[in-house]
Amino acid sequence: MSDTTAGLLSQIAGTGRDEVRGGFSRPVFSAAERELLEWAREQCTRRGLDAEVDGNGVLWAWWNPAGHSLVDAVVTGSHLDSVPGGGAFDGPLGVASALRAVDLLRERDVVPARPLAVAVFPEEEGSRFGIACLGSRLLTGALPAERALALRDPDGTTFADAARRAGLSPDRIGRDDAALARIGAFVELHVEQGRGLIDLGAPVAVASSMIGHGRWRITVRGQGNHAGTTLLADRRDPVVAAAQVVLVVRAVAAEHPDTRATVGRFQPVPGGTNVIASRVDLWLDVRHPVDAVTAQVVEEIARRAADAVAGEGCTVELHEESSSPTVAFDAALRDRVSGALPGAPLLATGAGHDAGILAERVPSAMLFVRNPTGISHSPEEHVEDDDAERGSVALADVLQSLVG
Ligand code: HGY
Ligand code: MN
Ligand code: MN
Repeated sequence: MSDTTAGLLSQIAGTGRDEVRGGFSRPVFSAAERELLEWAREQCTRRGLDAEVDGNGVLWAWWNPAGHSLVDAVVTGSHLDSVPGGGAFDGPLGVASALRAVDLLRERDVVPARPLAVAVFPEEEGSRFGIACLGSRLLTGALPAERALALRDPDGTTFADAARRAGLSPDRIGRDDAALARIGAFVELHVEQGRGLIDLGAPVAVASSMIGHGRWRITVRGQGNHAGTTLLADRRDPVVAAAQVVLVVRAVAAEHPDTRATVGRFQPVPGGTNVIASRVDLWLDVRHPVDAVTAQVVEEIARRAADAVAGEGCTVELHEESSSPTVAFDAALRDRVSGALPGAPLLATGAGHDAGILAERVPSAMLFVRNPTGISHSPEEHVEDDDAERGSVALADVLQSLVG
């Protein structure tokens, strides 16, 4: 009898624990994330899947016992990287459930009538190089390779150098139409990152849509100086100005219903206790179901931020780092997935996922599994063992309906 979904997750429960932040920090190409990728590859190989990592660092593990040519495949999977101090389920639940679903199909003596693959996408969170779903954007061509290769992490390491150290060759990174041509349908299972399933009283939902989102880097510039010798009247303190920008973000978001705007990173430079900063870098995450509203909110933030910082004698610049439109998942595949899961509700997501990027190029669908805390991107994210198993059974039912 193979391990349960919770049993599979317990195998990686010690990898990448963050003693300072709590939870897990598994940035792409870090030792922790590489350990998880090796675990996933080994689990696939142990199941007789033909595992390989492609030029973009995506793990594909093929189950094709009938030897069909690799077209019109059904692919399922997710990611293993995390946000800083993230939970145990965001990403890994989708990978563990894909492995468990293969076990369940085997126990049901299913011989796939079309190729099936388990996939793991790198840098879904964009926590190290700043662009969410970096791996799936490279694969689809949504992000040009040369832009990705030049991205730098907070230590100044380029994606090219980090990828090279991880065994990838930069000249193999980029749009991969051959890989996309093999995919007939992509189905990603993911922990729900909100309260939808709690309120619906259901363990599993089928995704209807994924709201658009973007990320902007904001730089507030002032005058660096000495904390003890500079009188208030002589200051142009970018930290004071940037604090007002954060309040502008909240005020503008509150004026546009259903907007989610967040400043999660706020970095004074140089960052000394006795130093008035010369600049502050902060990052803005804005999301709304209507893309035009997202654009309007960001415009309004930029305008009001410029006024706010001027009062402190500072300046502000806004630079878009990434954006993704709102995605309505493929209706035919969604209905097929729902047909395999009678009673499972439809649910929209405010979170971004590789399935949303792939949806631009191949029919994609998602399943969500109940998170009783309704909290995510936090150590408090949770999935009960029974719900984790229900999720894998649901995924197996969906895969069986597609390949059986
Ligand atoms: O940011 C997101 O929504 C996703 O968790 N990457
Ligand atoms: Mn995720
Ligand atoms: Mn996430």
